[in-house]
Amino acid sequence: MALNCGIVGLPNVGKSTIFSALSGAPAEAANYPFCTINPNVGIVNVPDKRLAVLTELFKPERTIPAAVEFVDIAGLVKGASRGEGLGNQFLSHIREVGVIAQVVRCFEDADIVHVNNKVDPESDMETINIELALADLDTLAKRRDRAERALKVQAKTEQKAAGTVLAALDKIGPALETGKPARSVSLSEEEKAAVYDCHFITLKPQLYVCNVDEEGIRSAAAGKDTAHVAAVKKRAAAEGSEAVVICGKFEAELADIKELLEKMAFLEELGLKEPGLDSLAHAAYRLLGLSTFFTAGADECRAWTIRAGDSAPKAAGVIHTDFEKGFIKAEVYSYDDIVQYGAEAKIKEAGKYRVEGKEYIVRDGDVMFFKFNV
Ligand SMILES: Nc1nc2c(ncn2[C@@H]2O[C@H](COP(=O)(O)OP(=O)(O)OP(=O)(O)O)[C@@H](O)[C@H]2O)c(=O)[nH]1
Ligand SMILES: [Mg+2]
Repeated sequence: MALNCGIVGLPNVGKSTIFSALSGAPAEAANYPFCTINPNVGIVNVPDKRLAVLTELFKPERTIPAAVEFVDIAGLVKGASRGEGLGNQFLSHIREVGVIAQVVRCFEDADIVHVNNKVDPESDMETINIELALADLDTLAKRRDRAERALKVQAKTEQKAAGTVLAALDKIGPALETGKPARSVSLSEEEKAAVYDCHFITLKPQLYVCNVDEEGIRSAAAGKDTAHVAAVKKRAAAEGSEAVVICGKFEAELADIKELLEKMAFLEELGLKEPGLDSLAHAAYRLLGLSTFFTAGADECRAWTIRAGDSAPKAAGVIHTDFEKGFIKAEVYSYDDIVQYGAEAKIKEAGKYRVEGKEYIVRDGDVMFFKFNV
């Protein structure tokens, strides 16, 4: 699975605005549909309080956060799966990402064109989800043809493989036909592997991003939902997906402020503790199945990204391939240990400083030091 998050939604709902605020990368955002044609790619830092605490303790020369890639994709309209709008081009870009963030317009602003001339999150989500399901049905039909041909002419082992493909497609097809995502179907590991090459869009984890106005932000800060946000959350809950609330316009202004105190004052004015974008970066990171370990020292404190479940040598390999090849052992303690004991020496005294070997599965929040030879 690609380790990135694609931003999708109807045209002109604020995808590029949110992307720019997130990544600091310029992306053209303008008040007309299909402003974006080619996808914009940007690297987004994943905010992590733990890294700030480590920096406070180690006072390193530099601090480097974990990052995740976001891709801002062209708007999708009804009929895209049949080539409407930017149609197929758009869909191929979505096929390449690991997870999907669907931006839903929840802001009222008569000056900003809505492609259906009405702010209606429920109908917008339905439009997008149906197009994604139709695109997958198209892929499914092609794959089925291929598997059926293989059944007739190929050797026994290939026939067996084609049988597994068909069994998976028989489960996915009826779901897609009723507008349900492929991810709602329960497949065996073997079936999942068999249809991996289809890159079904609706098999990817999805989260919803409510792009709200100032009223929406104030309501969210007060723990309440506007009717539009409630509609998105209802759908998300029914699918077992997450929904985050963001005001694209406000986040864009906030991202432009470099002075931290000024930033905090701006946030406070709206009753917020942290930028809404942080929750989006965190949600994408989690849905991608990523996990963080740290290296900490006087020269550098750094958060590194691994897949949840990776072993110690794999984690070492993220730093340098030589570290993985020549891996001997890892010295490990947890972030919670350093918070509790305040210094590495104290962790050692308490007997919490561990030495782990090749089989060790790295846990989120481990602070690691690798021993290797090359
Ligand atoms: N009022 C308001 N306007 C917004 C908000 N977010 C984006 N906009 C405006 O909406 C218009 C469209 O924003 P874009 O970010 O270009 O939208 P997009 O979804 O990338 O559009 P396409 O690339 O055409 O699909 C711009 O004029 C933005 O300034 C918001 O939260 N509130
Ligand atoms: Mg755009």
